[in-house]
Amino acid sequence: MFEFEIQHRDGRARTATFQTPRGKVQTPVFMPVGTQGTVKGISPQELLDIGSQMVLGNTYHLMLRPGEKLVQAHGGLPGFTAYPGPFLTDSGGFQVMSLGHMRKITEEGVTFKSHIDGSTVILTPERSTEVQEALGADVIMAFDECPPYPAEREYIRGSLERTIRWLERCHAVKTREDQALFAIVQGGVHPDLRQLSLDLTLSYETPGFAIGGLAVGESKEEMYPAVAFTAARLPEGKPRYLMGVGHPEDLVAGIALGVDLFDCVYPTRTGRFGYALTDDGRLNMNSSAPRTQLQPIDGDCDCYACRHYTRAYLAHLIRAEEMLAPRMLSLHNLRYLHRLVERARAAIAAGTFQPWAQAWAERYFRHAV
Ligand code: PRF
Ligand code: ZN
Repeated sequence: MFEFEIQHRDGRARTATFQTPRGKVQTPVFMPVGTQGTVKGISPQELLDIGSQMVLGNTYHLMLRPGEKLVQAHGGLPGFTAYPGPFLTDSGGFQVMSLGHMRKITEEGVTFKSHIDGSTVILTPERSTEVQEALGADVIMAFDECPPYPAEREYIRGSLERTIRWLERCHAVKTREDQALFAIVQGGVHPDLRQLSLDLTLSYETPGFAIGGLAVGESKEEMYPAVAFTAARLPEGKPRYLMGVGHPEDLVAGIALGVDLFDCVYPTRTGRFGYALTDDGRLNMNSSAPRTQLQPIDGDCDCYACRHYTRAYLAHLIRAEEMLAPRMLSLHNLRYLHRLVERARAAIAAGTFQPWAQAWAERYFRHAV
């Protein structure tokens, strides 16, 4: 279980098969986010049809509502959601800090007020692991702290050291052999702090490692070197997961740097706002041009929306505030990212990743808004 078998290498990029209890995942992979136990607006069958391989769930949201016991009573997330494939759950710390109210971090964990009913809740490494065992994902994440950006160096250091003690506590209480616990490397954009986090984290020999603490407001000029530094120092033979990253250009850049797994709400969120991802950049379907265009969003895309609908029809649905519009744009955007990683995998296998990535970026940024 959790075998990670590399098939092709091209520079630092690689393709691999990641074996999980609920099936094989071909990497590099983009994982749609199903925060509330649903990828917003998209059915499990649609996810399978567009080539989703692994779906993300959130400890924070599901423990507060409906409670992990109810999910467990359905046999975990696959039974609850009817998505039959592999799942990954995030540990909750990141979501508490971005969504919770009146939160307080101590050595014990994070105390916060629930956004559902205002009650005081404490999330600890032990509680996060217990909830993630009940949710039953194939991959569970260590309980960590992702400091805000910007943060003081000394704060980041103290925080990453505490994150290691929290990793130890997750490790100690974990009971299920059929779940892989991934550790998360922190350290902000500072190479020496990333190195310290790596030194402390790598001794745990978890089945995979995440690169956390990035894409939190820093520039790409700061983010990419931090990804490069961390990815290059993670074990070659285990999956590397760049958390919360999912803009098309960041997937291409991350793959070039040796990242295998990505997740982000971007494709579904930007779709709900009326934006469609294409090789020619992000198309604003709220603008006037698409209203009379009789071509699909993307002539190269094989998603349901692109096979059946014109831009003009979808722009009409948006203006009429019909719920098919956000559904179809989310579906298309997810398919776009799945096709993007499929094309990256093919280029890596062919040994043409670098020229492919450069040609993709030139076209994408020639038009992007
Ligand atoms: N930690 C966890 N989840 C995350 C992050 C992190 O640092 C990020 C950072 N972009 C997104 N999601 N546990
Ligand atoms: Zn499409």
